Amino acid sequence: MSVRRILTVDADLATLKKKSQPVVAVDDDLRALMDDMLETMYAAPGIGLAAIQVGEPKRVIVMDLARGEEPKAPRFFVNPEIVWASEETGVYEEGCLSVPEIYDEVERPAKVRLRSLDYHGRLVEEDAEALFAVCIQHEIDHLNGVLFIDHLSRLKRQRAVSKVKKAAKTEAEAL
Ligand code: K1U
Ligand code: ZN
Repeated sequence: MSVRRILTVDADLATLKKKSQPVVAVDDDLRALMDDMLETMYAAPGIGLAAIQVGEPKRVIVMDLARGEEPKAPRFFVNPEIVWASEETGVYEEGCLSVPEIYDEVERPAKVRLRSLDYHGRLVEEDAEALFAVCIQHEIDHLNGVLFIDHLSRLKRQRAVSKVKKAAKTEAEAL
């Protein structure tokens, strides 16, 4: 397993805007990618990660919503599909490892029903609410080339990208 570089909007916007392709087989190669993604997500740290964020345009997501001292609870979603979304919406202050240090409120359906394959390629259908619903919708957006800042006004989006670019430049100059 290895920690991979997480792509960010300052340098990798074109890749992050790509639509990811469905996975054909859940095999050992895919499980190796999922293991790397999980390690990368834990190292960041984050609570979710889409494969495109490590440069792999595949419809794969990892997630762990365990808090603090709770035992690790990794989850894997291959070819995830939202098959139902509630009319009721909720607002959550989201962040993104590809848009570091930027947080803003996004409104999304409060509950969704999700169909996906798991780590072993088994079909799973489950309901998601609260942070699980927020996170899975954020990650499925990544698979479609959509970032959480795309849900904000153009001005807020431009400011967010400028801030990330400025921070990256400052960091590079300090090296
Ligand atoms: O997709 C990503 O870049 C991961 C992102 C997931 C996410 C967070 C919040 C709302 C929706 C989706 C993150 O993990 S940002 C970091 C974060 O939320 C966090 C980091 C450490 C501890 C707790 C949370
Ligand atoms: Zn994200």
